Amino acid sequence: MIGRDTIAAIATPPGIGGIGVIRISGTAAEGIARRLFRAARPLEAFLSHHLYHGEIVAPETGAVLDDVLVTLMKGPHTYTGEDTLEINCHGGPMILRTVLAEVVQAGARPAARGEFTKRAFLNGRLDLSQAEAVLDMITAKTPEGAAAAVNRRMGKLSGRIEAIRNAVINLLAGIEAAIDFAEDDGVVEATGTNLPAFQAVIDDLHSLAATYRRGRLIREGISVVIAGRPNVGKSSLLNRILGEKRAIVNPIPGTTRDFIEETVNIGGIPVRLTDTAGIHDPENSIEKEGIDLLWERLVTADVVLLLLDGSMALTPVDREVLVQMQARLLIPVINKSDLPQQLDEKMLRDLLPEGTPATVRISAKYGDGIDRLTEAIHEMILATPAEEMPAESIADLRHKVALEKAAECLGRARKGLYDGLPSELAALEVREALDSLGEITGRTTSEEVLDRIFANFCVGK
Ligand SMILES: Nc1nc2c(ncn2[C@@H]2O[C@H](COP(=O)(O)OP(=O)(O)O)[C@@H](O)[C@H]2O)c(=O)[nH]1
Ligand SMILES: [Mg+2]
Repeated sequence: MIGRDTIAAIATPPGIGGIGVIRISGTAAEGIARRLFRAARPLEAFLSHHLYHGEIVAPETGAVLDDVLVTLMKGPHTYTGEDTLEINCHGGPMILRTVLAEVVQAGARPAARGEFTKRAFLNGRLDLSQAEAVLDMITAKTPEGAAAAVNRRMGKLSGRIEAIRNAVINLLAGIEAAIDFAEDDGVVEATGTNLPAFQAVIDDLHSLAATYRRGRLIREGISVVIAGRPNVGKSSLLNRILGEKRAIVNPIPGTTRDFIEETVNIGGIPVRLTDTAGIHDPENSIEKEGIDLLWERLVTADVVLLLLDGSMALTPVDREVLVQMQARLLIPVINKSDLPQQLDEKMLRDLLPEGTPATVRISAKYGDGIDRLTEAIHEMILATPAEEMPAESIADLRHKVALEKAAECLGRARKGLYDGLPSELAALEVREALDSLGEITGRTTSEEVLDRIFANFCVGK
């Protein structure tokens, strides 16, 4: 696109790596390549999308800064839609910074966060939901999260939105035709036939909005905290779920002092699993502080695994913990199922609030019941048993709000038509629904929202 300046950034992460890539986008890209790059073999002109070997040379001093591979890609068939230069340097922070400084000297300016992707959006290479998916791909925490983001990036969601948008445009055309008809003939109601079509679109919007819950969980994950008295097997359980020895397991109560946090993939959802110090009556101020911190964790957890030792009867501390836990989403877990059982499960159930999910019996030491436990976590998070994720899904609250708003507008339009209100009012509502859908793909998104979205990206993306 004409009129935009040329931007440059290091596109690879900070630190030492095999290679580091500097990316340049804008009209000055080719000029910068000509100025800084000395090809290993004589080169008349850059062929677009070809890789060339050579050196980056500082024009003022003639010093060779790095031995590189460069690619010049002429717009519009590039990520940003603009002429793009990529310099593959050696992945050292000093080399990259020095080369970037020369690139800036030669006519580029340092890019802002997400500016490459923003240009891709502004130049029509991606719609807004696809641009957002790029960030989701980079930050995905599970293979399922990455796959959902790739689907959105490939335009699956955009296609679905576009189809809904077309259906809404048809509804609007129907209303407008009826308005013209009424003006010509003085007949008022001619739109009643459209009502089922309204409902079909509204249902479609709701079903897409309903993918948000799972989509968001897959993208952002949840936190699960393992809590219970000292020595019930919390650290053993963390290790068992992780499949590695992460936390120290010891028969001496109070071995775990700090929070130990690890992420595991449970049915595609990244779960931050926290092992905690045991809950007990504090004997000094340090212990009290520790217990206070623990309760803070429990309050913010999405799910608490309340671990009990099945080889012992419920203790007063267990009971106290149970009472304090009442408001939490908790799964009662009875550990040490391999030992003779002493815990009275009926008494335990009586202490738990109604609606608490079934108690899961496990042996953290030998691995029994762990699959059932991870299933219980999965079910609890989703509130429904795991279902297949449709290819078109949303994971962004912004998208959910826009879909619901569109559905509400259509609902009001439908009701207005049904009640015999003037068709012009329904037409207004339907137009608003279109605007709302346009916010997802970026047709009608404000500059402010755009800035906020791209500010979440890293520099160089
Ligand atoms: N028999 C048996 N012992 C267990 C089981 N889980 C943990 N233990 C033992 O209980 C003790 C305390 O375990 P640990 O994980 O450190 O408990 P924490 O204090 O709750 O973190 C250790 O000696 C473990 O080997 C289990 O399922 N069966
Ligand atoms: Mg422990």
